[in-house]
Amino acid sequence: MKDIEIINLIKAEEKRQQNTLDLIASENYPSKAVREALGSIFVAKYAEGRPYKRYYGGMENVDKLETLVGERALKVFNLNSQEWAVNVQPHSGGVANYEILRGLLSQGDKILCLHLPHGGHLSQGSAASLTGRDFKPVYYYLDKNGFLDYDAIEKLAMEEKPKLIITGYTAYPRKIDFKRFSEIAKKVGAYLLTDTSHITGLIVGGVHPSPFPWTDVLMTTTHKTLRGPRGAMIICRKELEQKIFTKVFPGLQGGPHMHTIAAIGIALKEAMSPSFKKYAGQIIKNSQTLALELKKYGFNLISGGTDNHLVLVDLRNKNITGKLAQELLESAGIVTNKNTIPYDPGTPFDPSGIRLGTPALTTRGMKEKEMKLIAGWINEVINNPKEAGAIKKKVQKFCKKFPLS
Ligand code: DSN
Repeated sequence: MKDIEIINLIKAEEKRQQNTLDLIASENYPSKAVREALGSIFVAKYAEGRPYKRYYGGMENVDKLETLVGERALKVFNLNSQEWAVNVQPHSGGVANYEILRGLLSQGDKILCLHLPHGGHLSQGSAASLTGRDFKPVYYYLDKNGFLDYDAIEKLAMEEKPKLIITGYTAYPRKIDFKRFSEIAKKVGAYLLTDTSHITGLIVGGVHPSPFPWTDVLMTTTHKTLRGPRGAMIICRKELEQKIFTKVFPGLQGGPHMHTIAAIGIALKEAMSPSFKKYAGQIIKNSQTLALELKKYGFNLISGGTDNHLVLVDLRNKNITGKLAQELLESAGIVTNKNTIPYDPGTPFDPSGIRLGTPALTTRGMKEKEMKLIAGWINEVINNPKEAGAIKKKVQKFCKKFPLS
């Protein structure tokens, strides 16, 4: 049966993606090989349990697959299996963070995490998430310049004595000092959970410091800078394996998505190639160029710039809110997301910032030259909304030069 309604929606989405500039910092275009694995016959297989310890029959291939992908996950971070354990089954990052917290803590235990409007994630102790309801979150904040204030975090940790500290964020444009976080966690006897979802591709590409050996647990989604399928994985110290992984299965999940695991394996192999290192470096060159150009046009950036894949723009001097800026830019074919900024006077639905990221455009082959052009269009649209239609035409023409593979 040909499902024309769905086929048409897929075609429309292909066209939308081809004809627009994706500056959403958490999005990326996985390779054809990754997408083919997602549509592979592994989708038909149930595999509850762990490799070689399953509940159903027919496991000869999935056991080999999950073992291989786990080995690649350790290898990409230069870890050995004597000290570190890996689980590639988590369905998504938010769930994986909850699984980790439920594994390591008792309900009501205190956790120290970055406040959501300052760049933390919902699943890192936000009041709206079970991670904030089942545990007692205490928040740390960025300083007035938009940087992590390690001394203030240490002081707060000493006062509050959390059982677990979370680092790794969704809207923080600067490098993270994982060693310092580890020292703080050790000082107060807390576990350190590092959520590298946004920056995993940068870490394995060698352009951001690694959280190993500093962290006790790493959680990462697999579809952002790592450029894999939508999914997640957890790596933890061997001695924490039982506590955490039993919360993945049977705690919160049933059968793993073996087709996704196959696709994660392919993305991990791609990430170990020399071309991926080049890609990771280009992501940063592109975001730094974008940041510099926007500054020339008078945009204020949180922390004044970027060390990674994203730029957080404070729009307050531009007389436009984040929501309106997102809508306006989208009408010009430039896709972004509205975002809170530290100490935001606005609301999460209508915050004062927009977040821009370069991983997807870099995958399309764009470089510094293209970033300059895009910064110019962003400036034109924000300053002169009537130009949006004309710029949309330019964007569409420009996008043809960078086809999606
Ligand atoms: N939605 C992701 C992001 O955009 O950062 C986080 O889950």
